[in-house]
Amino acid sequence: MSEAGGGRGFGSSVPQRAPWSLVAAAAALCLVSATSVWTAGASPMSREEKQKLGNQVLEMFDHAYGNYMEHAYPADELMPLTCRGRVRGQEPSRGDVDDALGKFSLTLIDSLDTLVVLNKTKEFEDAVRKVLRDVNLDNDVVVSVFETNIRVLGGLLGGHSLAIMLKEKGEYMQWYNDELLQMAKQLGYKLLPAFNTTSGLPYPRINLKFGIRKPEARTGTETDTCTACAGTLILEFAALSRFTGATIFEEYARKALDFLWEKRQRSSNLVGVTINIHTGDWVRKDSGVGAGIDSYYEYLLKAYVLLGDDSFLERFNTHYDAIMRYISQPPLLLDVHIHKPMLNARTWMDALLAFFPGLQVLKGDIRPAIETHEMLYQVIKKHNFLPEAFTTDFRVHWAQHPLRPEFAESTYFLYKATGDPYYLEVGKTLIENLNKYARVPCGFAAMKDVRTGSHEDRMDSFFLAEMFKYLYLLFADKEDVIFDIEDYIFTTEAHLLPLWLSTTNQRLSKKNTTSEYTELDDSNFDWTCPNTQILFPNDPLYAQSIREPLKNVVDKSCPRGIIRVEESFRSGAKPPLRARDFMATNPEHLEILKKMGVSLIHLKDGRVQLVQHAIQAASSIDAEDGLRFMQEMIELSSQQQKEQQLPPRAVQIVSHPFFGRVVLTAGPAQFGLDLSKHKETRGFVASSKPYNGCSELTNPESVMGKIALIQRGQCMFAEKARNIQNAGAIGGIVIDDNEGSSSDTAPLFQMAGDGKDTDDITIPMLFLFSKEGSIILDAIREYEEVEVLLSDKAKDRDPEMENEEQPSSENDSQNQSAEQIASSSQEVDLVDQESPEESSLNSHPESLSPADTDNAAASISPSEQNSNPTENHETTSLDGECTDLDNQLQEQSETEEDSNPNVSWGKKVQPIDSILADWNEDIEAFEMMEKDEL
Ligand code: DMJ
Repeated sequence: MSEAGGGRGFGSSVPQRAPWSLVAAAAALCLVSATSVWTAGASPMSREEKQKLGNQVLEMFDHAYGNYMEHAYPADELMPLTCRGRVRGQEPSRGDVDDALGKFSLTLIDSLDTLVVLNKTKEFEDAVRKVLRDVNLDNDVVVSVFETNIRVLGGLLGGHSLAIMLKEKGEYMQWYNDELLQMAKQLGYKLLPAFNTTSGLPYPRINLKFGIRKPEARTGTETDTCTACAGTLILEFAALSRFTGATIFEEYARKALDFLWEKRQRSSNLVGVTINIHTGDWVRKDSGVGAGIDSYYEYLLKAYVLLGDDSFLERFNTHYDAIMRYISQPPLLLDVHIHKPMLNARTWMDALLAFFPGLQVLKGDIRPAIETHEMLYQVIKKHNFLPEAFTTDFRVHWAQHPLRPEFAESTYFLYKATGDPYYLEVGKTLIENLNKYARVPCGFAAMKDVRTGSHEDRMDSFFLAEMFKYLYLLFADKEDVIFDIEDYIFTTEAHLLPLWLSTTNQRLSKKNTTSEYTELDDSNFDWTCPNTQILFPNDPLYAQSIREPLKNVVDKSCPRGIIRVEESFRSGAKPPLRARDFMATNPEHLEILKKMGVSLIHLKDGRVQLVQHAIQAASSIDAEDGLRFMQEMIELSSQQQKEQQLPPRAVQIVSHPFFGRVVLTAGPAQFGLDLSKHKETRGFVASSKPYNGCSELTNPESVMGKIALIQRGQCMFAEKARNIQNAGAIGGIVIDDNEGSSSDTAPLFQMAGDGKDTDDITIPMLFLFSKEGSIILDAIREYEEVEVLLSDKAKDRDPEMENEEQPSSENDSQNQSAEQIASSSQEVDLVDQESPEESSLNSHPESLSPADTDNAAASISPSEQNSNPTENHETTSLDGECTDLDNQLQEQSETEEDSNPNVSWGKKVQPIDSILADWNEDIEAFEMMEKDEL
């Protein structure tokens, strides 16, 4: 492969190879770098600058890995805000996302081959010794089969692949005797009982010690799994079989893939998101290239590359053709229904699909890869990171970002394919953003909300397994890596498997099995990759010319509806009733509802509720239409809820010892100064008297020119605002009077006006839940003078401010500890309002919960049911500018009244002693860390 990678160009043959590996080599050729032929476009980046960026990646990796090893190991993951290990069972459960944690030092195993790629051979040798010495794979823990396969089995195999490579080179790992492979085999056998189903699709979870379906196993009752969960095994399992000669692993993974292929929707050639592992019925019939399906497609193409088995390429090409026909709406990739692929299943995209341009490069389809990548980059430029989900008009749909690597992965592959230095600049931006917004003293913290810059106390292992590899390789020249990367294929977790496995222990391979699939149109199958000459026909500006029209796709985008569906019905067929067109007063619509088995219930409060009983539908087609209608309605209603909401705001503590590191996510007000349109407000805080702010303040001298703190309750928010404004306050923070309330558990809260004209209120007002409010109140007790910044988004830390005051080292340590405590308490969970389907995206594919197919229900408010919600989306003013939705939204308000007048302030404060005790516990650790950093 290295010769092929050396510049033969796409589609050229590699005659030195045995015929079997030719197949793998041919597909892998799509990765060949075009760097050497690239001469124009974005300004080239100098070798020095590339080296500088490469070194920066190394330093960042050291910061992440070093802190994990020092403060978390042997735990599975580092909690970078509280600077300790995440041990399952010892932390509050996060649901499915915790199923990746098996008490097997996950981050260490996931980092093994990254160490070698980053030229840290000595550290790799140490890490392997630690894995062999410390890691136990026999814990009584229920883990995800998918995650354990891609991260742990893949990590061990990647480690083994590079260990034997190093051993052969003769300097490092001379003592190594396949120990990692033995562990991988042990783990492989532990996963096998999961495949004990008639379909051959694996159960989603397994107990590492007790397997499945025994009482002590506590798992094995699940009926569904996600397509990616069942279809992302073949690379690791086949590698395990071929390395060890034990064919059973490859056999099982192939069987699962065969079953999925059999179950594809035959007319659209698409697969759904979740499938019943016993019956093979599709549980969720929506289909995209992101969460729940992503790596199934990836593994079909890569299985062909690694194993040289034509059938995998046939399948991939068949699916790819369907994806490009139905899902791809360049530059967007939008989920559709497998049975009605012209119907979009949702109006938003998830961050996981950012891997797809990389896969398209591997396939050799560069144009759509460039387009989608460019669109994603513009979303990133807007929010610094890719939010977990964003709408077709590029608004944040789901604001978290757990430091996912998919976009970096695609950037790397696009650079390899085009050699366009533009992609190096993209990588540079990724590095800058990570350092600026995600870096914390003890590692890198996931973003809780990309809009406010708040953090979450998590650093997932894939950040080390993937992000650093792709970023480092992006800037590395061939000689910067101690082996030839093109001799390997990347698994979905970026673990490296050698391509020579294609010729080893190949008993199970079904080469040239096209006869099995004769019903397929063979003309769809590309058997070779496109040639660079065709890809970039004498035009060095090729990639740039594709990006150019998309330059402003995000900024200039006006909210849009989905147009394609309407187009599809111009053919004459009667369109099914769309949720957005539904009017509860239209008798024809009610008739259609009835046919679809949907009944309409008028609730006492004026809302109407829709409930579907599939068996009451007139036919199975009507039942399916009804289900789609309900899904649309649920999504529409959750989207409307979101649109009625103003985005969250940020309260950032900027005075010593916080210096902007503490960012609290705050609820906005529907009155007063709009922080998104004006400059932020900065000032010292002062408590108002009376604390509820419900009458003229008795301490105007303390509040004058400051940001007043007021307790929620006993009068309207607007009244409080007027009272503090009259006393001369420049802003106000209302702190929730419900003890223990927290943005961790409550949906974003916004303060409504009092139903009257609130134009007289000109100061900004923000709302903090009690847990976040306590952080400010405790800071006042501790430091007296506390200055905050009220804004729509946290601002960069102000270095000048840090210099203004030189804290003593003791204070400094306390400061960092305070940040840990504060940061870990300020998490916002905006997704409380979201459907379970949406909220599960964060974790991993298998956690996408199925919609209740038999009995779905959605509620809409009277104001919603008669309006056409899409009007808002599609409104474009005559001059082509987008209309100001904010103004429209502000008109929709609810009033806030006295909630809990009897709770006294004193009872609500978390004792400062206990906070300080917590802080002090961390001081020592942070002093150590500071030293290290210096
Ligand atoms: C990784 O664990 C793998 O890439 C997986 O296939 C899906 N994405 C996560 C990281 O986002």
